[in-house]
Amino acid sequence: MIAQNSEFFETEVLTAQYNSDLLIQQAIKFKPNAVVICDDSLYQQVFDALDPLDIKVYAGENSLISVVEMESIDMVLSAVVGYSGLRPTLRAIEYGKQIALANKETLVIAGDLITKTAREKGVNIYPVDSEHSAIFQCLVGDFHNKVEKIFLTASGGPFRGKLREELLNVKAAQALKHPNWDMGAKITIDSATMMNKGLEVIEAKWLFNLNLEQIDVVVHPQSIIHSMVQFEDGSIKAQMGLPDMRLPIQYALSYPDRIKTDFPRFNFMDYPSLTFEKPDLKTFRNLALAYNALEKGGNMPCILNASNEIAVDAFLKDKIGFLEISDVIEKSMESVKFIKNPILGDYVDTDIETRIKAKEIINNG
Ligand code: MN3
Repeated sequence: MIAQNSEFFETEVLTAQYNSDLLIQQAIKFKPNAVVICDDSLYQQVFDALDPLDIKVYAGENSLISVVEMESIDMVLSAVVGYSGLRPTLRAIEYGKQIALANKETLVIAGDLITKTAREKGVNIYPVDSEHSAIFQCLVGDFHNKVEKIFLTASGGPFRGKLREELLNVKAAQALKHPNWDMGAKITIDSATMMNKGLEVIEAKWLFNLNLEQIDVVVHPQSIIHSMVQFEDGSIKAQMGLPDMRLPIQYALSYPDRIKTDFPRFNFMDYPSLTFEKPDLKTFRNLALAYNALEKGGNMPCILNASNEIAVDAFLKDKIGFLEISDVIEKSMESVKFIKNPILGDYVDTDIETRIKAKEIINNG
């Protein structure tokens, strides 16, 4: 996307977790000032490839936290997966950088701290998550009007309509097949369990300053309506189109402008019916657990997130079954110490404590 719009964007820093080949390839193309490879062991390979091009190379998670301080950066696209996104995103906000946020876990874990710091620093957080981008697009022109409620749409994932007993023996490979979106392993499993929607409910609470009662989830298997806002006069605005992550990413970077694209256009005749269902909270307990965590507040969403990361990892390694993911999260939420008004250090401790607890729960079956 940046490739097609070099007149609008200039890349200062590119980062990658392990994918050093892609990082090198993109760095050669976009000529950033610096790159960060989070996995230290890949430093030499990246350095050898990019040093002749006068591109600075840093390694390690801590470099990720310090590069966001660079003065030449206006905006940070935070797309690290999971808990690791929290500290670099918070640091970028502290340094007054505008944020395009793809890492929903950051707001799930520490939404109060992140939004409070952003307000203090005059930083805007632009959603990249497609549902939240949709809500944001619906709000443009209506920021002064009160939101009655929002509807987050959910595809329902690959197991929509299944009963609990049918999911007992599901393996990672089956859960990794998502009907509409092509995503990484963690988020694809989160979609299959509907934890992804649960995390998005919490994300929406913080992005749009809503109460729990104002956030509804609607299953919409075609993924054409990306989410909706209902105003106090009863009017509902929806944002729709073919599912394509490039659009919300671009909008977060180009807002308030829209940039012309050649992405495939939606054809109504290909979708003669758009359908809607109530989510099945009995089968997909993770969504109910996320609502519970949001209601409880404090460090509970942090516990939810950390135990989910451990449980998903264990499921991907065939150590636990699909339905047990919810058991691990529920037990973790019951046993890790609850903190009503956490500060940053409490989130860090809660994350560590929860991971240990969740692993114990898994190992003790
Ligand atoms: Mn989403």
